[in-house]
Amino acid sequence: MTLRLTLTAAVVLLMANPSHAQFNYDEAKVPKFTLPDPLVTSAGEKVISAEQWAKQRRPEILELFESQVYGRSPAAPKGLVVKQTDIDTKALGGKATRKQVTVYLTGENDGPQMSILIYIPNNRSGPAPVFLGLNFLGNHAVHADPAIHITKSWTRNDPKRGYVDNKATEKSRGAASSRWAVDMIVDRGYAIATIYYGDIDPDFHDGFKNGIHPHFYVGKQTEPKADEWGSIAAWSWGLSRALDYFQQDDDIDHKHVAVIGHSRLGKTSLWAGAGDPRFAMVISNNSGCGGAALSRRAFGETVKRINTSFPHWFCGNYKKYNDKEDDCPVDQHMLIALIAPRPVYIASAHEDRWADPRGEFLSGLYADPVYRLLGTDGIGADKMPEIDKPVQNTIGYHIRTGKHDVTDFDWTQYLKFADKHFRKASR
Ligand code: GTR
Repeated sequence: MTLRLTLTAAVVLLMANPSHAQFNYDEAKVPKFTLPDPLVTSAGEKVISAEQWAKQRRPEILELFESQVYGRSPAAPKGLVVKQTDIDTKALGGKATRKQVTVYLTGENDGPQMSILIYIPNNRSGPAPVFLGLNFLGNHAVHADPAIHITKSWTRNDPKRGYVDNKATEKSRGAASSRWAVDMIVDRGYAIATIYYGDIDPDFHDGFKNGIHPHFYVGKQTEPKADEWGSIAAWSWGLSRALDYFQQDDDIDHKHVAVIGHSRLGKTSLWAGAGDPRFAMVISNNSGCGGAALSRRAFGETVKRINTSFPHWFCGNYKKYNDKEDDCPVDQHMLIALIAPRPVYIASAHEDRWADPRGEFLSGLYADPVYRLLGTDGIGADKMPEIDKPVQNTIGYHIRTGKHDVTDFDWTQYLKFADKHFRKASR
């Protein structure tokens, strides 16, 4: 009976996306592997102090992720150019201030730009801590508020939801609102800021001709080198530019920014938080392969599959590890370790087997020794918690009922996690 039910569930899940059916979903078929130890240097030396981690091992791991996985990104442009295009101090029925701010990504006011939508709670005693995340469908899709500017950037077509001729239309307002608990966040005293990821780099492979990349080519360069940024790194770089802006907005507490993302944008929030220590908290929602999930498990989506379906996401060098995960000098637990000792939350969904929930949990577990070396309580669990039973220490984790998505259950946990870590700070 139990077996029959399990098999039925597995078939239903695979039918949800038939192209995923040929991949491994059998725990017994996960290959045997040895993970690189985050606390042993490339020269084989054991890391025994926080200082040795900060000065030697962390930079070593960061450089490996830059050169082998996501690609190196350029430095921030000199002098941030921003333009506030909207302010309403009585937004969301009077409880929030809405701002829309254009950030010019090359520091020139005729260059590429991204628009940040921000809701700041009016009921607050000082600058507001903020959740910052990229969105998939345009800022206007996160809430039905008619004053949000409709993105003018390229979008994927989806006529049913109001995306036609690669442009967003009025019909698409609020199309993603179930994933953005804007009112709940504001009611709890947090600001929420979001940017359409397509403002930074449209999400299709065109050999890096559009988006931000060409603006940083040197000389006759026509595409990034094998160790230079792919799209995930570019999106992450855009998140850091939003943080640059927060540093000059007195309504935002830029020392308490939680960077959040779902799926490919969860991979992006992890890389943003790993590379930019100004992010005080990092949240990965169902980030899967190339995000929180351990690549060596090859459970669900694999390195080869992701590099084939999405050749623009990672750097050229990452393709060396197609079907050769063991050859990669890093695995994704080391990405989590790069965030230490800052709080990180990894969230999985039970039906999201493509993203390998167990592999996502194990990354947190295997990053735990680094978190402990740095004086925190780490993950505080030695096995995967039950469904819908979050564990929240300096590393947070949950696997919730349901599919690949961002739900109010997820946001409820993130708000609790932020209260725990941000409110205890002297604010
Ligand atoms: C899938 C991809 C995943 C995940 C997802 C998403 O097609 O295989 O890695 O990123 O897209 O971003 O929704």
